[in-house]
Amino acid sequence: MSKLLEGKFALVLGIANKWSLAYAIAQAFSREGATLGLTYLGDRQKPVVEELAADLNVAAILPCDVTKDEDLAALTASLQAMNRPVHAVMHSLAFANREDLARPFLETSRAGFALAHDVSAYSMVAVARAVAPVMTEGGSISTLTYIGSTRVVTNYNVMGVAKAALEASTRYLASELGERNIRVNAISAGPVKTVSARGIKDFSSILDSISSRAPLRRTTDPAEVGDTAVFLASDLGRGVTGNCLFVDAGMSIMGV
Ligand code: IMJ
Repeated sequence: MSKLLEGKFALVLGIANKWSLAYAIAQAFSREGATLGLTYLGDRQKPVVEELAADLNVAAILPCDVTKDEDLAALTASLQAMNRPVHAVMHSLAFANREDLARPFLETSRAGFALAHDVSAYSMVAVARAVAPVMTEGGSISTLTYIGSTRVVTNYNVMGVAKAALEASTRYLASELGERNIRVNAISAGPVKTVSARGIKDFSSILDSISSRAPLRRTTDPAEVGDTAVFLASDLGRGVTGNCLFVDAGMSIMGV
């Protein structure tokens, strides 16, 4: 069997540790024959990403704080210096202040709202602009979202509003980048135990209720998110852009 991403170069942003969905995606990309570029946030994360990269087909490990324009400019420069086009980009990052995911949404501060939107939504626009010049053969940019963008999920709060902005940004980017044969999509993953879920109140009971109520009677496996990311990044996804694919064991179709 030939591999789905053979000969492709894929950039993955957002690996924090081995539980990250970004890591499951990088593993799936690597399995399918892609050469990877990985980014990390801050000096503390560098050795973690380096260690995880050891088992993957990684050609470059680059620093990138998406809230810094100079980091994004340096990312473009590093990718240009590699002298090979980028075919796939996975944006798998988000952040909101912890207190904004625990207090009433009504109490969200201007600064907290801005931070969540900067890191979790605007970064998709900034990353797309940074990578587009090196996506000279066309390709695919994907992001991760969550159903809290369109439905009220307890405590998701400002992250839900930021994910709504991220999903809308995905559509606008898709409409503009389509003429360069760059597709832009989102994957809406069901809850997974990652650092992003750590400390979230009643997370275990959320997982339990999905296990009993979701059509597939189980929670989402990170590898399933990885395989959907492969589909979008591969030629199999060539007709899909501006869309949001739910990889959630079917949970989003359920009513009460
Ligand atoms: C996050 C908050 C509240 C409910 C939640 C989540 N549910 C799920 C998540 C039900 C599944 C995880 N999720 C989908 C996220 O997008 C999480 C983003 C996030 C998490 C943290 C925790 C640590 C921190 N800031 C964060 N910023 C964003 O300090």
